[in-house]
Amino acid sequence: MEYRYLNDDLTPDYLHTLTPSDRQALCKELREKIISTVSKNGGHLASNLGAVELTVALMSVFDYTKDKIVFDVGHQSYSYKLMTGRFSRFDTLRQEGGISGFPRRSESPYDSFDTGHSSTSVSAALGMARARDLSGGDEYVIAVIGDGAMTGGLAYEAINDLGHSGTKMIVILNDNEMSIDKNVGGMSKYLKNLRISSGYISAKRTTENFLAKNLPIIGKPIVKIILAIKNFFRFLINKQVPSMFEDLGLLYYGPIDGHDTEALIRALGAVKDLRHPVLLHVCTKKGKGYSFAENEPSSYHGVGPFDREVGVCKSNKLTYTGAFSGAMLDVAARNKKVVGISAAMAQGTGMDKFANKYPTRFFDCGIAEEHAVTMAGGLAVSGYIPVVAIYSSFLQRAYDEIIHDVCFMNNHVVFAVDRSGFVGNDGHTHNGLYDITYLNSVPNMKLLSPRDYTELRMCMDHAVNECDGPCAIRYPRGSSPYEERGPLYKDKVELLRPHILSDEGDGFVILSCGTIGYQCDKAITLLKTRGFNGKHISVTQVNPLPVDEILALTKANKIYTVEEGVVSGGMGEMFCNLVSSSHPQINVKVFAVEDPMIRAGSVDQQLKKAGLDAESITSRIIEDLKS
Ligand SMILES: Cc1ncc(C[n+]2csc(CCOP(=O)(O)OP(=O)(O)O)c2C)c(N)n1
Repeated sequence: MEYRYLNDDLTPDYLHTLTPSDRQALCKELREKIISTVSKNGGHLASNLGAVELTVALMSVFDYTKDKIVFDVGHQSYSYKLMTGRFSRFDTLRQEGGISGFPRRSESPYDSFDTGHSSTSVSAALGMARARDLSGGDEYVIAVIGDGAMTGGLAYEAINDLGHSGTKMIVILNDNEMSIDKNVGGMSKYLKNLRISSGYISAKRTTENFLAKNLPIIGKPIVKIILAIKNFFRFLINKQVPSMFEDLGLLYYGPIDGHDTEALIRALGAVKDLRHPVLLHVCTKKGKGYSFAENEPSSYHGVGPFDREVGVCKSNKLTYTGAFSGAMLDVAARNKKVVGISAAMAQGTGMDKFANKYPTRFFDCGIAEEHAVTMAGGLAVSGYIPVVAIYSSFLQRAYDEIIHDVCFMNNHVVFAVDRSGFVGNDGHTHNGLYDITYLNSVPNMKLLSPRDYTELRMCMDHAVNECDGPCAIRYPRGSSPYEERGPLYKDKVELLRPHILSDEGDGFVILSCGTIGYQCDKAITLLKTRGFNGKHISVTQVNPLPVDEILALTKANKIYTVEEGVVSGGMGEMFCNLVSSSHPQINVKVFAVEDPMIRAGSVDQQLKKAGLDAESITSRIIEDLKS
């Protein structure tokens, strides 16, 4: 396609002077560029397609060089990137050294805040609005948040504060009725009621006319009058109680068709100079403009490369998530006390199969990791065995709840920590590099790091049926590099012991946990060809670490620990601490992730950058042994 509007030099002045038909053509180009790039590189397709007109409207009203737009999660920011100087580099989206799939301040001066995790936008934007007020600035501050992100507690904390602050700021609620899966919870029902209330739209128009006539400067007393008028109309027409947002101190405005660019521009123009916090409710369709994505928005939320004529083909290849999904069904069939919990990621974590089979035993809390963990604590003290499946990077958010509501009480909660280690193209915000550190340091927590599907299934069985306190199982994204095999160990006691996986001699030991063991086995073979003979010992149980049993397997005084996690507080550091006083003759070198900010790329590229692929491990060991 020939792009007539999109280029790297779209200034705010240019964007402000476009005509409605120009804007329509621009939206078409944006959709085309997004579909063609994501079909080649993978990415967040459906959310971006749904936000095209909204972003064009924002760029038509605000000055992106001065005003601050904070995109919640940031997975819908592709149109914004394309209009703020990144069009010609957009083909590198999510590739090593390329354009990030999320806003990044290091990438562009026009990305106001780094995002990737949900529900942060209103807090961050309120910080910016308060800073503006303190320094006497006049820029506009806008948070764009989805109805899914609105299920996260942080968003409520921020809205509560924003309403009370009375600060001039706009929250755009991009409501497509979807999180990744169908949105859940009372807020979602509440928004639906607001949407379908056609009488309310008439009242809204009245307000729109009122605002249009009385702009640009409307102060607090006038806002009170506006609210009174709106509530009066709404009461006459609908007999509804005022909107929850208004009760919290925001001026609610909407709902507006989020694919009608001109209506959006009118609405933004009407509210932008109110000296008051405003919530603009915008309704969009996830996947808009690409029929496959419109029909199946969940499947097109985040996708790998695909053929745009055919759509995404689902792979039947087993993954760690799939192995967990099967193991969950297995433990649930044998024990009726097992319940499942997800934080808006039933499909992503493989909990969906359990949810379909045992709907009354499954709880999707929305994007609410903290609540999910504390609720698990409540279920556990009441005699149930909750399995909480959350990605490693998102579980970070529930750290206090893990400590305070689960581990201090030694509650029997099983944590299925998916996406541990490098995740690839989503980049550093989504890498699961901290889980060993944050789970190791908590009292009573048992931490398991299975290497392959068989071990993962055994770990689930152990965690549910043999533990009586908290147990976390960490496993990576994608498919196992190991072949499927039958049970390697005769019982779970054996599973939890360290194992010699490759044995080429006693010159040195590589000690690893989890899937990174695959790289270590390859390194042992490579090292042998270079004349260095050692063995590889793998541990499944990272905490408590079976140090004496590890040392009983070797006489070597040179031990290299290898893990896919940060150095500080990791397995290697823990091993070092435990052996340094009792075995001073042993020299330990820790190979872990020294730079947790390693950006997007394939997992192989990320491992290489971290020095944790087989070749890098090999050369690091040779260098050390020679020195
Ligand atoms: C703390 C956290 N938990 C989970 C996720 C995974 N996640 C990414 S986008 C998303 C759904 C967001 O829904 P919504 O805000 O409505 O945006 P939409 O994709 O529908 O446009 C989820 C659950 C995340 N990014 N952050």
